[in-house]
Amino acid sequence: MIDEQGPARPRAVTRRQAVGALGLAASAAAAAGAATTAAAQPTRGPASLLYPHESRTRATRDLSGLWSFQLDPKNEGEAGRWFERGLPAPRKIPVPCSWNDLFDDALNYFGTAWYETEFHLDPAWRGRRVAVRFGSAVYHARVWLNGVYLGEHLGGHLPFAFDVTGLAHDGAPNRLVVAVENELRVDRVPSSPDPKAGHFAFLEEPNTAYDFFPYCGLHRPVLLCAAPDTHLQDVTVTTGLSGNRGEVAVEFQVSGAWSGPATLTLTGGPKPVTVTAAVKAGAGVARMVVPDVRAWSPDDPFLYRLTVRLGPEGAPVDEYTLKIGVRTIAVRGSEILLNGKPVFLKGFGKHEDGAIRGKALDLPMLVRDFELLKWLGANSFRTSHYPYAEEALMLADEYGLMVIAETPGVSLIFSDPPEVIEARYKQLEMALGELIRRDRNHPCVILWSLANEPIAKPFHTADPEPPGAVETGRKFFANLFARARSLDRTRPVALVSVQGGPAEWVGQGDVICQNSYNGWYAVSGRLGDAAVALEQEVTALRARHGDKPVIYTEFGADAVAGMHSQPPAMWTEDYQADIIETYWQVLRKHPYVVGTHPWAFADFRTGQSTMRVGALNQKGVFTRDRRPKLAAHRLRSLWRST
Ligand code: BDP
Repeated sequence: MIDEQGPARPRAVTRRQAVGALGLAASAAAAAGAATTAAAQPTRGPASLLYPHESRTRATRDLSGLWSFQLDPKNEGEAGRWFERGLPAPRKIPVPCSWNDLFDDALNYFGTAWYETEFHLDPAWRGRRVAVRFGSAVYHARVWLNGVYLGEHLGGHLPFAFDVTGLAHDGAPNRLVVAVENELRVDRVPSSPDPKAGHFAFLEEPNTAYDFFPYCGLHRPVLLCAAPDTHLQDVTVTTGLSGNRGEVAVEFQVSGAWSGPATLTLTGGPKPVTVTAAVKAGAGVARMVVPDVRAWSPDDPFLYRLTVRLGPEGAPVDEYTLKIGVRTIAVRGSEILLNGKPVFLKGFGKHEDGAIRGKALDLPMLVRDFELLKWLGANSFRTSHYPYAEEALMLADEYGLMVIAETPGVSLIFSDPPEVIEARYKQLEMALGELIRRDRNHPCVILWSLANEPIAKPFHTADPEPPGAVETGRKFFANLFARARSLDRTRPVALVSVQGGPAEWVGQGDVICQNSYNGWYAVSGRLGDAAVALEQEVTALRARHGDKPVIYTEFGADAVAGMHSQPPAMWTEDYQADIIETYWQVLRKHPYVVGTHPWAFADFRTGQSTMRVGALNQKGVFTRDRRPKLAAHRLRSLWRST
């Protein structure tokens, strides 16, 4: 089992591991019992996971569009060599998109589906290193190019890439085939109940232990990326402030153990800042000082452009530019300090969710959501309950929204069998590493959330928790916290608990994040009693966790848009607005509460059950198509007046 000293202990990530998904993903696949492929071992190496911004030396081509698609309910595709011969009876599917809401026969299909497309290489890319990069495939992806197996990736929401240099034909069509499988399994994160084992099920159809609909498919763009043979593989930026001076430290890695000169430039401020660094055996470090810095904050989300150039200006070996914000984040006593000043988080837990496209990237909706957050006077959100698209983080940097970035660690139940917990741990540790590596350069990310609502035993049973369940969870999270802190020393880490959660788990966090449903799942329908219960709860949190800051990461009530009553009754807009205001009034009296995030920003698709009207969670303060409910107006007046 998980042993703090044993083999599952967090390992230091080596540089090689830090830049490639393939080796890590393959071992996670084995750990979580993914179907191993008959197509033998992966033939291609992993490619850099740096977001492929274009530059003088780099180009990107988006393969989004209509692909061929076929469900494979009998798992015939691999034996039938569909990756080589093509799909026998395809229909068209847009990429990116979830498959579930497009085709009636695919709504509740959670097996393997095949995707296929063709592309030509740009002749201008001759001699360059070419990679194919997937933003997210839910859940287990296996990839072939021209019939050759490239490798696999386990876990949705995070990017993976394969180097296809030399394998992609120049001057002839290339066939890219992906098999995506999304079995709802107990040993994955998020986990689904095993019906045979009588596990807790939250929703009936489909059978999941969480309420968001388990949409599947290629959810984010698939990109072809061209870079020079010698190229930057990874860049890590950390920033500091000292008076009105900014400090920017940059660590970077270059392929092929390259050595030579690098130049780093920071532009956007009144004067560019330039430093040089000597790269030795593929590793470089630089420090930059920014006089009269404009620190990043929600009030002034100022971004600089950092360019790392290898080789001379006139003939760069490679050049990469990313936007960065100079800011600090820290926890001191009961406060969260951004740039040394206390912040109070106003915002929401959200979902990536929309009609028809499901969980696929939707840029118009993303922009609209951030506009609505600003309209409300919000300054933050949580990427509940999985990593969101990279574009969401880039946009949050621009809008000045502070982000609690969450792993897919949902529905972790510690009364489950040890081998199941072990498999989930491995998958979660992998996802955490990939998440931190992907998002650590974003100023908007101020807190890592390791999990949402882990529990020692299922909610529905009155039985006591099995002996050892809390201790197993304690070790599980001790390892995960250590892992997060070793990968990022600059940000606080927390886990999100439900109605208190075992103190041994939650207390390991730098911040106490609490989900709480007084007035809805507890003391249902009794607003006055809910306020009393909340007051007791928040006071008890203080007693239990000393002076750590507390964020209320979820509270609220379902409201069917258009339903009203006086006195306010459950399911009406009036009741929802009153519950949210009650939480606000009670929590604001406690200075150690440094944030309130009502659940949720917008209604979202769930499975079907007696708990969810119209297969929607209607705790949104906006409807699924972003019409404000009464609670949105109430929050706007509360938030804009503080
Ligand atoms: C919380 C979960 C969230 C659910 C919410 C609810 O964290 O994912 O959607 O309950 O039931 O416990 O509305």
